Amino acid sequence: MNISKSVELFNEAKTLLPGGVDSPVRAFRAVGGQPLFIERGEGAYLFDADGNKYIDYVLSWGPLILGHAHPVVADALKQTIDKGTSFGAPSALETTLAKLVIELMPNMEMLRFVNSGTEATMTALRLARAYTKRDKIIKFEGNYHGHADMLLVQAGSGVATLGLPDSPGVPKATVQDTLVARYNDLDSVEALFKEFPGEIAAIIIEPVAGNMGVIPPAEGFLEGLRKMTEEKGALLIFDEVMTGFRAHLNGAQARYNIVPDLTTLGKVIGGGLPVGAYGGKKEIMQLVAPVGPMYQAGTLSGNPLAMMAGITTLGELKKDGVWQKLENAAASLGSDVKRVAESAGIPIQQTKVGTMFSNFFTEELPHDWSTVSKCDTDRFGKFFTAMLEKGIYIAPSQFEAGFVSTMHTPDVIEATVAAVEKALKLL
Ligand code: HOZ
Repeated sequence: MNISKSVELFNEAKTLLPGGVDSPVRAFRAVGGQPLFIERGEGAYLFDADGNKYIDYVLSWGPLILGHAHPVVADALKQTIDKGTSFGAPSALETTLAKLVIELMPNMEMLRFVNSGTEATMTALRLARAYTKRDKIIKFEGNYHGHADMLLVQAGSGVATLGLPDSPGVPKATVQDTLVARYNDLDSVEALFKEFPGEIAAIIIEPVAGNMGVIPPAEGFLEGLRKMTEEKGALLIFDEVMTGFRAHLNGAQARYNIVPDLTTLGKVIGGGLPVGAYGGKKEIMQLVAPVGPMYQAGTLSGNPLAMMAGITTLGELKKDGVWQKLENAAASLGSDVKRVAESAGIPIQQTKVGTMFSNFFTEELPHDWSTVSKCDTDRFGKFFTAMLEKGIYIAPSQFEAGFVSTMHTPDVIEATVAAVEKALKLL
């Protein structure tokens, strides 16, 4: 495979951007080799600068649930752009998208749009602290909620991929109120509530962890958190930046039937443009300025292009049969990969919730960070390289999720499974 243009572009980028990238995992450091520079995407496919074509299971790390350059989204964006790209003033598009989001996730009685998942989670925590008048928060090992200082503690995603337990530059004072519990372990949460009675403002959780690979919640875990937070007067925040419209059409909160106090969203609601949102119970959201005193603002918040991409994406997604098609694609990929892995004698542990999935190279089904971290990352790296050479683009880290889109039709899945079969034979 010729990737000489990508090599050239990467060398130049490295002189101008740290590591040649704008987000660390993209540099392929965990899997070795050279990142591909992407020129365009179409449906289930990516095309690199050298003209190579790949079936894409990263999908911009989740947002592109309709695939690349979906014609309905692209046409709506073309029309919107002619009317101006940003107003810094309200537009009806914000209300339209808010209505759509609330229709799909009715636990969000009110919401505010921001520009990224990081912004959404850091503001939801500010809001929880303002509402409860408490400072401490609980997060889980291996969960990732963006890169706000207070959340860069035992985080998943790129931090886990690069093996960084925390980050220099985060002041001790900023994280002194961040408590860390073990995912899927209610006792570890209870112990923190016992140690800090009346001090914990909120628990923030990925209801299906996606940033240490996909780890579903154990039975009763989310229910236990809901009960404990209610008893202790703390808020429960579901970070659905990744799971929103991916774990279920109505979010992980519908799949597991839990009503969180606050929800954060990103990725799919922006249809591939930069968007985030936080929202929840009206009583809590009324604290947000200008109605209440909790301040948060943003020049590009509610950006018309981002709103339109979200409106068209959610509009397509909720059409009859679309969600089912997505779930079927993820299910058939999962069972076919299982079959070829078994016949190759390679131990792979699979997890899947809705349209997001992981294949872990390990003997034991992982259920938290300590079991995920036992994965054979060298073997994953070899698998990744073999897949890329066969034209399949998966996330360049064992600790990230895989995604399907509506464009991952049965023939695309079949071609993928054939590549997996060949790749596993090379391990
Ligand atoms: N850590 C991000 C996904 N969980 C990766 C973002 C990116 O590199 O685009």
